[in-house]
Amino acid sequence: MFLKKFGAIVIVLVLSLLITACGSDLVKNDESDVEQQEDITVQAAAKQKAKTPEIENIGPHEGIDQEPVPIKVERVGEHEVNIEMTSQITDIELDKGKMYKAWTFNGTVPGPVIRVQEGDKLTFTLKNMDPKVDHSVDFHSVYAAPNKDFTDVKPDESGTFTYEVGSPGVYMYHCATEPVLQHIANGMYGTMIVEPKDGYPTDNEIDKEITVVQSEFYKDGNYSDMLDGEPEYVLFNGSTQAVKGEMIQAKVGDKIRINFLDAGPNEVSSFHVIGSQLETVYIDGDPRNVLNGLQTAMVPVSGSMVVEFTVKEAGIYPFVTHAFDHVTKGALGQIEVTE
Ligand SMILES: [Cu+2]
Repeated sequence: MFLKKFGAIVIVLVLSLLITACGSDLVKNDESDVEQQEDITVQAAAKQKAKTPEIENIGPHEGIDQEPVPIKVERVGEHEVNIEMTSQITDIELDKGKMYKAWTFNGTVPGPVIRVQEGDKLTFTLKNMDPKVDHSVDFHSVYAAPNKDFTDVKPDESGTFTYEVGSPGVYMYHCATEPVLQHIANGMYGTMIVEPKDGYPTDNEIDKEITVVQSEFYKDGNYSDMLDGEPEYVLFNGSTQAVKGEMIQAKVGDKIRINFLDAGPNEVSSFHVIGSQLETVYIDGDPRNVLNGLQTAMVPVSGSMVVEFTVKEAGIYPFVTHAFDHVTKGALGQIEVTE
């Protein structure tokens, strides 16, 4: 009975569409023709559905997908840097065919890597392109009064703030608008590297340097899941290896430096390279905080490590957080080492 009724509704809908598109003479079609057309329409709709990726976390942002905007970083004096960033809503691909309406800085997750130098003074502007929600930035790399310098910027407005950077290192920045948990879990974080004035003692041994951010995504941006700490994905640089495709390339004997940040918002990281050892580790990227010969580096949420390791044989070297439930949820990178 229900199916019959449902079928009739579909037929009426299809017919009205056809009338609009092609004129009224199609009304004269006999019933078998109409059924035939219904089949074709249903098949086409099913095909279309299979092609359309599933988008999670639409919330108040239905129909909004803003193109990434390049960050502006300009050195305007010996120790003065101007930075301009956007907060915006952009669809990102977490896994093959799995899209997420992310809350982002500049349209990427993680946000852009910013490089400044020890002793710099920053003039920072946030342009909030999100038409619905306030956003802000908290830089872990600076000294600031949070209630004045990390304040919310309203939709379609800009805010400008000045700061002095502190110790050298690899720092998290993130949106600090309430609820902070939701803003971070939806994608609002990135890395600022404050380069040490005198560099790292190991600088001239390094052949390759990359920055990796671990973070979690929660099914459909569900706030209860965020509160309960049940991520659907734990990812390196915002997507699974299936989306990234290419592996990081290196040569036999290369010493690789990874600036590794854990953006959370909830899960700590147990960073480990399979098939190598972490010869040198700088906690939070400060050259004064040096450790030698670690198998695994424990990185707290919002903390970082600069890890350095050598790849001695040709092959494929995965790097993971050694909490393997999180590897299964996507936290995996791969380095391909060739002769
Ligand atoms: Cu935000």
